[in-house]
Amino acid sequence: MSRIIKVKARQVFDSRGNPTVEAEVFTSSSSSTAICPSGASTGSYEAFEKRDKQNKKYLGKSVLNAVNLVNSKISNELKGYSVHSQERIDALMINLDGTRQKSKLGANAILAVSIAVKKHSAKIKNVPLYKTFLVKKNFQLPYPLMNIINGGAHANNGLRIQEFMIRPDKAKNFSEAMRICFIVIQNLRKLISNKGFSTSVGDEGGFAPMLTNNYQALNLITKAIKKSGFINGKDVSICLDIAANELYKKKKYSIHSNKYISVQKSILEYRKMIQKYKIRSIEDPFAENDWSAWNKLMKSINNVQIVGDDLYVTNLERLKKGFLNMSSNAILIKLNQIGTVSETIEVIRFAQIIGYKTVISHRSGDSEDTFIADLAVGTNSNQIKTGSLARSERVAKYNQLIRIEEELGKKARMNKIH
Ligand code: 2PG
Ligand code: MG
Repeated sequence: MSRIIKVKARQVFDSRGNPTVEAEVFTSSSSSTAICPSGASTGSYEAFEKRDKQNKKYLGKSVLNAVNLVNSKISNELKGYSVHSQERIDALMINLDGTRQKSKLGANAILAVSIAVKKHSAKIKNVPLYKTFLVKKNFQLPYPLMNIINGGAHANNGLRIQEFMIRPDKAKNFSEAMRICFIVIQNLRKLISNKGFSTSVGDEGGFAPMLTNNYQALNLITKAIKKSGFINGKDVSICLDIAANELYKKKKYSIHSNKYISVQKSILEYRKMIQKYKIRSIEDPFAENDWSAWNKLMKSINNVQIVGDDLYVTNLERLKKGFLNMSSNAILIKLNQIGTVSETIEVIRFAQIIGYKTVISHRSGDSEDTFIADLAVGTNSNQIKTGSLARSERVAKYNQLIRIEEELGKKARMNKIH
């Protein structure tokens, strides 16, 4: 019943309209599918995303080679194994690939299969997916880190910072968290439109008005929070993803304008923003190799969540290095940065042991697949970052969390922010 009889892949499209891999794992009576997401601001230590650079028919973006590898090599390798042996299956694919960054088979091929196996195991056992990860009881819902203004590589406006987010810190349950975000977003829409800017959205569903500097965005968000009847820094806090890899040149950063400033000056800028706008979380404040800058920032601030994304790339070795260097106090978790479900879980488990907050994340190119919603609950991760209340590929994850909360009923709890 639970033996894999074949794995099949197909090329489908992601939310940016780019080709991506969908894998389908078959046992004798049924099958399950999973779609691999794709990033725009990627870290150089991420697992390899295989694209057919030479295939001009899809402008070099197709994933037909990765699809073929699933249908041939991966399918042959996994045939006969139980769909419940996730770690064994992931190890088989890692060995079959044999490279450090999964460059032979492609992490997009491997991950789509890995997630499909995980989903299929839950389906066959007839248990909700979120109950098949680390946590067995006392499930906690994550706080949404909702990205409400898009900039950087996710929009074509003038904003240097990639993501301006809100987190409803005082929400007592997930549905309430969603209601708070909904109200702030509706007010923000009015404020943006009253200023004569467009309320069209960027890749992650946040507004992408043609603002020219970060402070304009922060002022609008602060106003929207106030207009909604909430206190900034208490009921709702502003959180940022700087995505500083994109703003780095020769040991300097261009956080606010084209002008590049030193690490020391950047830290002063961060401190200023933290104080003025009560910012409670900053992701990737510095570049992926600038370890000393991360440590300096950690030493000069208090009570702010510092999240490593491109810094750690969901990689255990890099997380260990960051821990020894005191680089951050939280980690962003993206499955396709590392390439298998098992390795992702291992990183989450280690992060929780060392007391780091875990933030499960979508990619800017995502799909209708809601796996990360279940992963967040099943690992009691503190937060989930999956875009705004716009674009179905983003909203789908929030809707899945609403369903999980409903199913847990009275047993549902929110995670702890602090
Ligand atoms: C990020 C992500 C997701 P991308 O930097 O955190 O928001 O963006 O998928 O483009 O790397
Ligand atoms: Mg990031």
